Amino acid sequence: MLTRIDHIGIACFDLDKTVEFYRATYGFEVFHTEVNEEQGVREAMLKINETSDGGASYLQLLEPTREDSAVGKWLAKNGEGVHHIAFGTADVDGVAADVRSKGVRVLYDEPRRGSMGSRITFLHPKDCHGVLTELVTAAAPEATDH
Ligand code: MC0
Repeated sequence: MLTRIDHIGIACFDLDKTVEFYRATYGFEVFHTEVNEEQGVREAMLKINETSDGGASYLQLLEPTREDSAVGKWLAKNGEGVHHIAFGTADVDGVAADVRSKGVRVLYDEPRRGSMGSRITFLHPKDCHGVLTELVTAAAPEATDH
């Protein structure tokens, strides 16, 4: 079961400038930053609100660390903007298996490491009406070191 919007991923050329835009314009502060070398991104998570399932919803600002990464390729083609949406679930393995059984391409055989120790997988945008869609199970609170 999907229980929240976990985050909206926004691709940008300059993470620090984009963080400053969201701070100066809306007052959103950075909750967490990290580099995910596997995904080829430097990211900042801005917490928008807590959610009723004990999780939270974030904006995720993404700057590529290399041109041949997913975000680097997407930016070169499209420029800055919304790159993906992510739904939160307590059971990323179960939801991924269910979605796969419905004919949607799940990009990873096993979930991989996402922001703040989460477990993530992606659904192909061409099977989701043009939206790159991520499934996220957040790390247990005591395991989160932001
Ligand atoms: C590509 N396409 C997209 C898209 N990326 N459509 C909507 N939204 C996107 N973000 C479309 C292209 O326009 C193209 O359509 C077709 O998909 C194939 O794209 P491509 O440019 O040839 O690129 P591929 O096929 O090499 O890769 C696309 C694919 C890749 C979605 C498989 O980007 C991928 O594996 N993404 C998942 C990983 C990811 O995005 N990581 C970064 C965030 P046309 O019509 O031109 O053929 S990491 C993250 O978010 C983590 C850290 C976290 O949340 O914790």
